[in-house]
Amino acid sequence: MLTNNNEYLNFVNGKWQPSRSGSTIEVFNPANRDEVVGRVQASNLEDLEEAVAIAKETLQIWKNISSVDRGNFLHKTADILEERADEIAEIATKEMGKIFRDTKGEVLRGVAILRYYAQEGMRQMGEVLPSSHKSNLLITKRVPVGVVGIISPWNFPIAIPIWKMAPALIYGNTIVFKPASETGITAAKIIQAFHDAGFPAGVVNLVNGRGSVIGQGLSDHPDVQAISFTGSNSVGNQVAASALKHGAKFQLEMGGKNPVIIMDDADLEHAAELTVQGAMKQTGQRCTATSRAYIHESIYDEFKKIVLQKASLLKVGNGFDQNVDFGPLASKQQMNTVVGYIEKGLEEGATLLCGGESLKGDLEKGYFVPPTIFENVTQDMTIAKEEIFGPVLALMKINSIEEAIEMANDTKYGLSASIFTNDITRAFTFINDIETGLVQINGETGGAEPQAPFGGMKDSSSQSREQGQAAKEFYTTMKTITITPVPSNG
Ligand code: UN1
Repeated sequence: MLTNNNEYLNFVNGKWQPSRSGSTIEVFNPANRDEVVGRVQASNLEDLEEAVAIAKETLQIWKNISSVDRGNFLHKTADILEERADEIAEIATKEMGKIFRDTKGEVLRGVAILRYYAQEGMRQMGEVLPSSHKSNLLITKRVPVGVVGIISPWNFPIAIPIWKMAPALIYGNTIVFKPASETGITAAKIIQAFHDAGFPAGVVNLVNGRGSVIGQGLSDHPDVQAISFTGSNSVGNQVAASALKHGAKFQLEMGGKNPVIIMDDADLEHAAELTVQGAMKQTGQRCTATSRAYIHESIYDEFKKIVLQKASLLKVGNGFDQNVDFGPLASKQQMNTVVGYIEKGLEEGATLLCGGESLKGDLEKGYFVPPTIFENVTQDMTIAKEEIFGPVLALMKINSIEEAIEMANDTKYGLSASIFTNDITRAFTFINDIETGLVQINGETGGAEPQAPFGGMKDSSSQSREQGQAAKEFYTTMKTITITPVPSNG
């Protein structure tokens, strides 16, 4: 996996190997820009070609192993990942800055996902339908789609690849995986766990490289039958356009601009805690992060006071420090984008209540931005419209649930939304009228469970869902089989 030069290799056909390009991409620690964590391959299209060819060849072997046995490979991978949770979490924290407690939680989430899909190998893969010909047996059988391309982001470097790989594998597909290069080392550690679990060579392949080369090449490749992508809307649209050209299935999970509504009957302590956590946890680098709070005007001042007090208690710092609540932004580019949005907020007339500038002093070497909260924000301001992907929250006033829902829906995104209320009628109105794939009543906008479908409406996704039984739709295709008994002559 690793050479002397702290260089992590690609994994193709069961072997670790360098790219033919001879060049690598440096991975930096965002908590300390002087620290190079390691290097990953800057692969070229020949590397990709080899990986896709071997995944295609191995499909015949993998799909002919029973799904129960495929499940056993996933069980083994789960056990290995669990044993290595600390080691993998440590590298993920170094690569993208998320605090160690959260990266460790992410490895354990990966373990739970693997165990869920391992069991899937023993569940139903088709159904029996009534036939209009009474002696016939009419059945459906789910079969693998083929070679699956996986393009995953840096913000959940463990859970997202696993929630794509586990269902792809249990249903009999082979994989070419291209992780975000910022977290290419964590990806190598995950792949090592799959390898050590004994997967046949060629089933799982890892090709590190730039999105513009390997991500694009994977989306364009005629032998890739399905492509699962999580990341930005602009890249997602390119992936979809490329997949469409050669008739591949595609699944996109993209941005969010997730609102919370705080009604006058809400438990304000609870609502403020989950609003702050939702906005600031993981430095706001979650597509499910809370970014707009619509607050009933009668409790606005009180709620604002509690939110500001809670935000002031959050400690920002190196993810390995015990009492830190959140770490740096994942890269310089990410910090510049977030600071740019904060400046835009000020320019457009919003009032800054706390935060707002990258941190100086001891933390100057990293990409640290403190909890940042604005008020006097209007719907047409950039910070109310665009996904920021940083620890930034906008507070806005509403005076009815109808107004709140209308404002919450006034966005191109539709991933997650929450309402804080103790009134069941208001909760039902929200469930019915909010235009998001994930709906929370008195809960945080973020979070996902392996057994439940995850995904958004509107521009947040390609309308497909990941995880749970929803993954079966994407990672399988179907045969409708009619068995006609031949009439006996006697
Ligand atoms: C979560 O909120 O725990 O990239 C999951 C993201 C989402 C996953 C969020 N696809 O942030």
